[in-house]
This record gives sequence, C-alpha cells and structure tokens, in this order.
Amino acid sequence: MSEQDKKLNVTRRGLMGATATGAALAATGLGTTLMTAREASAAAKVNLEPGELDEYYGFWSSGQTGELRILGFPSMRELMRVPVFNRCSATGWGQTNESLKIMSDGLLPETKDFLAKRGMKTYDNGDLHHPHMSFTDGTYDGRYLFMNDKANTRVARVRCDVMKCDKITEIPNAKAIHGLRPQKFPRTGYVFANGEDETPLVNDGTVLDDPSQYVNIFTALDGDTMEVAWQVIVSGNLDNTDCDYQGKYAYSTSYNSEMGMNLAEMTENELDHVVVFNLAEIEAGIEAGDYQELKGVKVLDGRKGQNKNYTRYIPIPNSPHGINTAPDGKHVCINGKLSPTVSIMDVTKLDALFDSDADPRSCIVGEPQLGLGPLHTAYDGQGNAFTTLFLDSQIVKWNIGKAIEAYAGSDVDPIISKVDVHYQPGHNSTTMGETKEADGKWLISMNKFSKDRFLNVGPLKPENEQLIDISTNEMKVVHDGPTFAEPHDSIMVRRDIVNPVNIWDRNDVTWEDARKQAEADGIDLEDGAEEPIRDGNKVRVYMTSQAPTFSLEKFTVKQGDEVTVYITNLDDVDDVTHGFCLGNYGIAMEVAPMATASVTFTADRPGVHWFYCQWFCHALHMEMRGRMLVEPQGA
Ligand code: K7E
Ligand code: CUA
Repeated sequence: MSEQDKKLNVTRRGLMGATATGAALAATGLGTTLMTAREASAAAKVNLEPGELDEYYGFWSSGQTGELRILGFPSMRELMRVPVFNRCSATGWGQTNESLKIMSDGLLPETKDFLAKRGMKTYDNGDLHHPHMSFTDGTYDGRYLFMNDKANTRVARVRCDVMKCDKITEIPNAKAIHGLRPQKFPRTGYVFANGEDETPLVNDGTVLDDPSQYVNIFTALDGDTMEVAWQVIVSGNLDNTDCDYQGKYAYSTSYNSEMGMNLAEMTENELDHVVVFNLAEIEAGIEAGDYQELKGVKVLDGRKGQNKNYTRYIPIPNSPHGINTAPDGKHVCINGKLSPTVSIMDVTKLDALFDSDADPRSCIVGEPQLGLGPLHTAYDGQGNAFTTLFLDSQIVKWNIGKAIEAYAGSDVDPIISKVDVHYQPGHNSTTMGETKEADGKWLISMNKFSKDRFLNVGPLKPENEQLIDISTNEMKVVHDGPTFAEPHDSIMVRRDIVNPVNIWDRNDVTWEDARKQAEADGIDLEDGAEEPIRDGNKVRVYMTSQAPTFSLEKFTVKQGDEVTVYITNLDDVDDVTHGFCLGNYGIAMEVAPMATASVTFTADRPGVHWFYCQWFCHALHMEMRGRMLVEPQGA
C-alpha cells in the first residue's frame, strides 16, 4: 500500500467512526445532533487535509472554452486544464507543430482550404460538452477520454497516460456534433456522436431554404483509429446519445422531430422521439452494400418510412434532452425537458421492436412525473436515479423499480426526496455513475446560473457546480464550486483507474515528425545542435533544456527566415517542466520532462530578441534565457 493509500484508509476509518457516532446519537434520540454529525462528516470528506489526495478524478467539459478540465473529488479542486479545441497561452497548444498537427490532420480537405484562406491551420474555438472515458466490459478502463465539439463538428480524444489530446476528427456530412458516448461493451469500440443541426446531405449551396431536403446524421467512430466507421441518416434532429451494456444498441434523443426551423415549429409536437440504432443490422447493411459513400464515409438511410431495420423511432414526450443508461444494464432514462416526465426504456424489449410490428412504445415501462424541466439523470447503482429539474432548480431522487410499478398501476410514489440547487441545473453526474460500478457516494449538480452564490465579478458570472452527498436518502449540498464558461457534463472516475505517467517516454509518437527531421539533419534531439541547420531560408534550431540552462545561449538567423525551434527537455525529474517563450514574437510553449516540443515562425523582426523559460523550474529560472539574433535583410 502506498503512503497515499494509507492516508486515505486512515481517512476512511475516521469517517466510519464519525458515522458510528451519528448512529449512536440517533439511537439516543438526538436527531439534531445526528444532522450535525453528518454535516461534519460530509464537510470532513470534502475538506481534505493539506497534502491529502482525492478519491476520484473528475473530467469536466468547459463548453465554449473548448478545453477539458480535471478536478479532484470530493475536494472539487481544479487540478489541470487540458487544451483541446482552444488555443492555450501556457502550453502553446494551437501554436506548436505537434499540437497543430493533431488539430489539423483530421480536418476535412474543404475545411483546410477554407481555413488556409484565412491564414489558419485550424479553428481557434470549440464548444466541448460531453467528455466520456473509454470502457471495457461496462466500466471505465483508463485508456482514453472522448469529447465532442458542437461548434465546429469535431470529436477529440485525450490520452489518459499523458493527459494530452492526441486526435481530433472532423465529422463529414453531419453538423454540430452534440451528444457523444463511447460503447460500453465489450469495449470502446465505437464512439457514438450525434449531429444536432440538420442540413442538406450535400451542403454545397445547391439546396438552401428548403428544409424538406434537410437531414440529420448519426455517426459512429472507431475509438482506436478515430476514423468514422459509418453514418446513418435520421429523421428529426439529434440531441444526446447513449448505448446499452450489451453492445447491441445505441439511442439518441431528438427534440425536434418536426424538423422545424424556428421555435414555434420545433416545439409543435406533443411527442418527439428517441431513435434506436441496431448495431448488428447497420453492420449487416454495410456488408450488403446498402449505403451511399459520401466524403469517404458509408452512409446508410435510417429515416422514418424507409422500412429498414437500422433504426426504430420511439415516441417520447416532449422535446427530450438527456438519455442515460442505468448501471443495472436494463433501464434507460429519457429526460422530458418540456414534459415533467422521465420515460424509462427497457433495453431487453428492444429486440422485439426490430423483430415484429410491435408498438414502438412497448419498450417504455415507466414514465414518472418528477418536476419541471428534467434534463439529465444519474445513478447510484442501488436502483435509484437522480434527475436534474432545470425549471424547479432541484435534484430529485427517485426509485426506478417503484416508477415501473406505478406505471403498471400500483399507487406507490417513486419520488424519495428533492434538494434545492443554485440555480437551474443542466447535467448531473454521480461517482462512477455511468458505469456498472456506480457507487452512490457523490453527485455533482452542474448549475447554469450562480447569481448570488459568489462575490460579484461583474455581468458575466461563473457557473455553480454543487457537490451533493448522496450516501443517504436525504441529499445534502456540501460544497459550491464556481467554474468559468461553461461546463455541461462531467464524469467522476475512481482514482485507481486513472494512472498517468510523470515523465514522457522519449519514444513517444507525439514528436515523431521532429525526430524524423532531426535524423534527416544528422542530429539527435537529445543532443541538440551547436549551430542552426540552414536549408534555403528554412532554419532549424535544435536545443535541449536542463535546469537552469538551454543548450544554446544564442543563435543567429536572417530576417525573413522560416525558423523552427526544437526543444528537448532532458530533465527526467517529476514536475521540472521548462518553457520556451520568444519575446515580442508571440511564441510560447511548454516542454514537459523528457518531451520535445517545436514551433515554427518567420523571423521577420530584425534585432536582438530574448527567449526565456516561462515555467518556473529552478532557483536560477530567471537566468534560463538566451538570445535570437536576427540579421537585417541585405546585411
Ligand atoms: Cu448542456 Cu449535455 Cu450539451 Cu444538457 S447538454 S445541459
Ligand atoms: Cu526552465 Cu524555468
């Protein structure tokens, strides 16, 4: 057992002690004292001692900020920000050659052209809503995190060993990837991604204001290669998605089955739908050649009225939003949004929908009225569900089994308790709650408004994430956490599942291009070069860093040269990251222990330009600097 685990164990013992005290007090009838003991124990769990480690990793979206965030739970301390779709001033993400390759390689040719005309290699923004980890056998496996970009129709992957994005794929034919889930069984496998906005299938301007010709697209990527495996055309738009624990079905909500173009049209129907995708039938359809190939992707037709076995449409009230599979592997909650209900779908009844002309609603086994504005549901693994009520500003805890009994005619009340949150919750998530290992300890309510909960920072307010103790029926808000724009979704993963490295492996694929170029130049990245390598007006500068020096105190180039600076950090010590910041050239990047990073720029400003290490690394960190001498043109 590591020192950290020992510490945690001690803490757990301490907590069990506190609970025992509470129980003893309850036995003596001191109910109010019990509350205090419970509050104290919850507070003790949240307020870790200095140096104590959290029990869970939280992986957080950041909406329009475009990054992934890592938090620790239950402390709710923000541990790291992982740039994905955004540019990052600290790490040089979006500027280094390594990150630009990741950000641009997976873009469609037409997007590359479009951006090149604007002098860009990739988009600068993204809208990251749904981060989810890869699965094996129904639980997280610590390999990857996958996430969507609603703004520019992309899906990204983050490697959990180094916590850096390694692939970004732009999804062809679709528009606005919103809902995203990895396959749970047997493994990921597929990553399912919903298109939210409908457009003409060939969106080249031939069809414009004729919504009758618009379609929406459901996409499956291969999580190992990040290439699109197949797509299905659907009727209505798609919002959120999830899949089963059997590896047979994926399903998506549609809030706009009407295919309306304005608010009145979009909310006209009392019933919208969930689209169920039959994975085996889709694979068989591809095998049989029943597809059109569009932008290199096999696209099948799963629209209503096609009489194909790729999809089924299940009517659901009204503009359903979140869809969440329960850890029991059987039930799926579909959150009604404009309807106060959550519809419970039984996945064991889906086979029948594809085998026969069964009523598509025959898979709905419960539809409890929970309150106003149900958006998302999370689980405790003990048969209970927690649903956010956006309009009521509450979380409702309810029992799935009782809701099913009530639907069958018994008069049991499935609602167990409600708790106020502040304010207007969107997603909620529970510890391990979207896996079969849901443990029912903590719930996060991700609230869209914080209003008066924090010091006023001007018209733009933070969001408010509230930590709720769900270890008993009476839910207790134990912590408010402000967050910057704008988390939608999160997952909380037991820490033993996530095991990042401390130091990069020198053979990492990230700087493969740099390695190849160095080899071509007859240089080892680990040695660097004493002089820049000139190749026409292209100049390559190979440096190493070791606290507190760069291997070069200066290098000379000519005005107008295209300069590439490669830095290899030879410090193989935990946490000794260096940086390279080139003053008045707008250049800065992170170089983590044993990593190589590179950046390319045109040396169009003559004169003396200092570069410095911008990551505090040593007592002589200030001295870790050097000069780039740029000879003026014609000199
Ligand atoms: Cu914000 Cu998951 Cu994009 Cu619901 S979605 S709130
Ligand atoms: Cu190296 Cu600061």
